[in-house]
Amino acid sequence: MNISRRSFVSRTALGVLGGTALSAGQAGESTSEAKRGEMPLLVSTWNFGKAANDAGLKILLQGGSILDAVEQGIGVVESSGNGSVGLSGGPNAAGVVQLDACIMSGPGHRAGSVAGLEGIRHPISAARRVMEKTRHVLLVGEGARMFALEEGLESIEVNSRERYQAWQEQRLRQKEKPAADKAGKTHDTIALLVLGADGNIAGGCSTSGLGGKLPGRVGDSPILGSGLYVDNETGAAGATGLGENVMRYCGSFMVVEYMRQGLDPTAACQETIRRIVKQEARGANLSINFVALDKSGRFGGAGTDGGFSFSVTTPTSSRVLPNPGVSKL
Ligand code: SD4
Repeated sequence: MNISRRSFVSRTALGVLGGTALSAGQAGESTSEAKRGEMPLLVSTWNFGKAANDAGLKILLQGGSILDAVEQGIGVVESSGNGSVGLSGGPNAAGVVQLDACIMSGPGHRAGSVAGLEGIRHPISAARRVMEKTRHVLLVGEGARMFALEEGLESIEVNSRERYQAWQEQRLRQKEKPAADKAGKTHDTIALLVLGADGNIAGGCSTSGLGGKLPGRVGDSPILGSGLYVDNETGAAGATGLGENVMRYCGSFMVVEYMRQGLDPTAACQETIRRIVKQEARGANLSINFVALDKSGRFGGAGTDGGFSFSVTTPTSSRVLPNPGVSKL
C-alpha cells in the first residue's frame, strides 16, 4: 500500500482522520469501527513517550525511515535521565545497571535485541545494529557490550557502587513520602510503535528493567513477542510493567494476534489482559500494560496499572492519553 503525501493531506483536510483515531484510542470499552486513522502515527508507553514520539515524527517528516524514527525517538528517552530507561535506570541487586532493548522492522520481519547490556548509552542502537549487521537476533551481557563497543556506540564509565547507593537512598526517600506524592511518578519502559505514511510498521523497546532484579535477570522488553511485536500485515504492540507477567504469555504477540482476528487496538489490549488475568490466581494485580496500533492507523492502550498512560502522535496532534482500564476482569 502506498499512501502519497497528497492523499494524506487531503484526507486530513476533510477531517476524516485524527479525531476518529483519538476517540477510538480513548474509548473505555472500544468499538470495532474500522475507520482509518491519520498517518504517520506514533504510539508509545507512558507520558515520557511523548518526547520520543515528537522526535520520531520530526525524523519522519524530514524524510527519515520508520526505523530511524524508532531508534532516535527511543534515544531521546534513553538520554533523558528519567531513572528507568537508559543508564540512569535502577541497578540490579549487585549494584549494576543492566539494560534491555529490542527493535523490529515490519518489512522483512527483521529484529535485533540486546539484554543485560552494561555501560552503553543507547541500547536501542545496539539492538538495531544486531538486526542490521549480524546474522543473529539476540546478544546478551559481555558479548552484547563488546559488539556495541566495536560498533563505536557511546559508552560511559559507570560507577555501579555509587549508583546503587544513590538508588537505595532515593528508594528510602520514596518510601517515606505520603502516598499522594508517589501517585504522579512516571516510570518504566519505553515501547515505541511507528506506522509510516506508506503503511509500513516498526517498533522498539528499551528499559533498565526491574530495579533490584537478580543479576542476569532479563525481562520481557528485549524478548520478541513479549515486550514488543511487529507484524507488517496487521499491526504492532508493546508492553510495560512486570516483565515476568508479560513473558509467560507472549503478551505483545497476543495483542497483535487479536488485532489480526479483527479486534481494534484498544480491544486487543483489553482482551489480552482479560485472558492473562483469567489464568492468574492473584487476579488483576499483575502490572501489565500494553499499547498497540494497527495497519489502518487506529491505536489504543490498556493496562492493569491505574496510573498507566500512553502517548499518541500524528502530524496534527501529540498527546498523552489515560488508561481506559479493562472492565469485566
Ligand atoms: C521489565 N517490563 O524488565 C520491564 C520493566 C517495566 O514497569 O516496564 N517496568 O520487566
